[in-house]
Amino acid sequence: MPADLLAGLEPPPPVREELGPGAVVLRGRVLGVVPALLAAVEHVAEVAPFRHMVTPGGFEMSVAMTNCGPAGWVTDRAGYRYAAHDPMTGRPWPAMPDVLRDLAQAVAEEAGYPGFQPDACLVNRYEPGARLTLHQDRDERDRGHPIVSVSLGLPAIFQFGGLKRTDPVRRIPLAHGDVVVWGGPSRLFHHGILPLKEGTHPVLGARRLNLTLRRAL
Ligand code: MD3
Ligand code: FE
Repeated sequence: MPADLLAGLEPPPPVREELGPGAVVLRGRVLGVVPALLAAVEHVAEVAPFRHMVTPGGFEMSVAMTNCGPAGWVTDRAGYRYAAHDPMTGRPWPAMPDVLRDLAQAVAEEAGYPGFQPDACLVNRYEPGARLTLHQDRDERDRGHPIVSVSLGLPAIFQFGGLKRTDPVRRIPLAHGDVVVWGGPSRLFHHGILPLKEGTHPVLGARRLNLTLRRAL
């Protein structure tokens, strides 16, 4: 076969990419367990429905959220915090399904963070137009622990900045099945999600789900 027929042949994209100091993307890492993850989220949302929380500034978030595990991230006019109870129902957040805890521990170890024991899972639901403005995750007590994030459904463009709000921001696509583990210096980097584009995902329809597994307490 003439060699030039293969002139454009490139190696496949690496499944594992270093995004920044301590931040590792594992592309498609959870594609084999999507049904179990969706069943877990469905159960969580039956006990603790998705809702649009209000920021301290009084704005309703475009992203709908719920939580599972002993600690749940909440925001209202009083501020951001982790709370043991769902303010909507007054009940404890639903237990963290084993599949989420075990998955987070396994992928954290693959990324170089053995012994990760999450006690909070924030579930974000995006519909077209929903976005998350540039922010830092700093409500966790010990920010030495990594955060594991799992993306499902419609793709999104993730913004990844630096320690300072004014640091340059890179745009990184996150697709169905991707996992990112954020530790080390990247743990405190600014980040956000650009407004979700219209679309229909074969499994999730016109939605994106993001699960972030955290050690909050
Ligand atoms: C980088 N969620 O819930 S996941 C969040 O897709 C959040 O819903 C986004 O930012 C989402 O706080 C992004 C990726 C992510 C999560 C936590 C991080 C990136 C991070 C913490 C520190 C640095
Ligand atoms: Fe965040």
